[in-house]
Amino acid sequence: MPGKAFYVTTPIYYVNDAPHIGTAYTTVLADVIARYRRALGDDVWFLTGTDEHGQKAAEAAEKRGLTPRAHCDELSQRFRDTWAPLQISYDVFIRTTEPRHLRVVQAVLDDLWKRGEIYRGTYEGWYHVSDEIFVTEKEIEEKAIDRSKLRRISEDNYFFRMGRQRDAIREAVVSGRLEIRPASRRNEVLGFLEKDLGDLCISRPKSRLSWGVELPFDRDYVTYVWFDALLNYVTGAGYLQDDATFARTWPADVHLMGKDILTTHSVYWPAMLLAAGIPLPRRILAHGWWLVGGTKMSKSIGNVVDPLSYATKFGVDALRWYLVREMVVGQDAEFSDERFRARYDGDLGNEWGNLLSRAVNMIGRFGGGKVPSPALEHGGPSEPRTAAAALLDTLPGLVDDVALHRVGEAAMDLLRAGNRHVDLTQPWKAAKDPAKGSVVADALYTIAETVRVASEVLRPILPTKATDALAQLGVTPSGDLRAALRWGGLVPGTAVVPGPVLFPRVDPPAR
Ligand code: ME8
Repeated sequence: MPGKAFYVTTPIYYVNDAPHIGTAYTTVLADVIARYRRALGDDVWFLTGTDEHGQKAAEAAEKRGLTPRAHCDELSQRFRDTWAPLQISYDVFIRTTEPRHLRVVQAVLDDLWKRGEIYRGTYEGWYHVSDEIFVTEKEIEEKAIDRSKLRRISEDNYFFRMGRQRDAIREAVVSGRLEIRPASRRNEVLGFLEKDLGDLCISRPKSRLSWGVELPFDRDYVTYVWFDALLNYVTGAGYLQDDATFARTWPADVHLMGKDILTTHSVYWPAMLLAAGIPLPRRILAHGWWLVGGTKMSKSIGNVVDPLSYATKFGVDALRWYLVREMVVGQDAEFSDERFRARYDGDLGNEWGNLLSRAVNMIGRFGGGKVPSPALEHGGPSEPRTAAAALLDTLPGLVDDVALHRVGEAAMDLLRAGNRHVDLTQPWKAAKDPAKGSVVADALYTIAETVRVASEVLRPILPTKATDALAQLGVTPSGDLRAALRWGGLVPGTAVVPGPVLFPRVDPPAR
């Protein structure tokens, strides 16, 4: 019986918008988690995809003079075409318009209807005539909507009995069976669950919105965005299609998302699962916003950053590094050219690239191009060796905690210790004294081993550059991260392969 796979998800993104740094962030974060898990020996199931039904997609298609399907095909492909160069190693790319997903949504709807968890009722609310959407009092206030455009409408619809799940959700959150991170978000959800939970309107009459999933018990209606979208996480895990896959993957180990969709994931989704008798996910993790000039990056504000433009200019790995290292998971972070360059030149160039070229050059000059045989075991005690041992101890816990910015920082600490070791031992001086051959050998071994260990640690974040760095040391990357991090892995006598500068200078923009 195969064990449980580690199942990680991103939100499935709307196709009214092209990928940008915000959506790229969650997707890179999920990818880095998936790569660390695989390197630590887990079987991984990694899902991302696109959310294609509903008003927004239908309107975007209409504006472009396309059918919704043609529009969705094109935009969904654009997400795939962005994730490929960003090296996103997903197992499933799900589209809510896939026939298998329609079957899952309809089967769940049918079951809930038969068991009385869905009922027909009257929806009362404000309807925005030209925008063709229902708006809440809160939205009217917040967006200062012109009230003359609103009409009070009452319309028959279908409702999911979400309210009756409130106590069960609260119990799951309080007991930790459903973990919500960070703690501030968990408190927010518990606060929300203090109040009565209303029932959820899940349908729209086809006469107004036909781009959705038809209700199996009333063909005049389609289901509404969230009910359709959230179920993607079980469809993509094989639910009602492949029992062995579903048993291996579900429950999800972590649903990643931005804080905008915390409530839908920590209240609507558990309510749906509880009603359907499907186990709850283990963890929900909501990260903060990427800000530009202090405001949230979003299409409506028009301050979006195209991930591929940075990847083209600085390299895919440099972009992945910035995203992972700059944002403390759970807090907001500023995306700026200045910060990007500081990380590129500082962390990547001055610490990693520099230590690699120092190691390879010195082994060339003082070791005949081969990793020397150290006099003391593995080069003897040193600050980098102590840092590497500490990293091996803390890494699995940090990965479990999704504290990936701290993993990146620990790798930089190790590289900084390596650069200090070069300055401390000054092998070029010792090399002048024939009596100090063992000092040179120990120093060169220690320096090269530091770069090797740090490159192995960084590989899930910067897969290409880490592989390049290891290649210059004459090393093929290991599939087993724990084994790779053990000090002393570098085999004396290995020929180094001098190569290009790892992070070449990128000229600042002309002013
Ligand atoms: O909400 N900073 O899709 P969506 C950080 N289809 N992350 C950001 C961001 C920013 N400025 N902007 C977007 C939807 N994101 C639904 C989800 S899931 C069943 C359905 C990321 O295209 C972040 O992960 O609006 C956020 O939660 C997500 O994109 C919203 O993507």
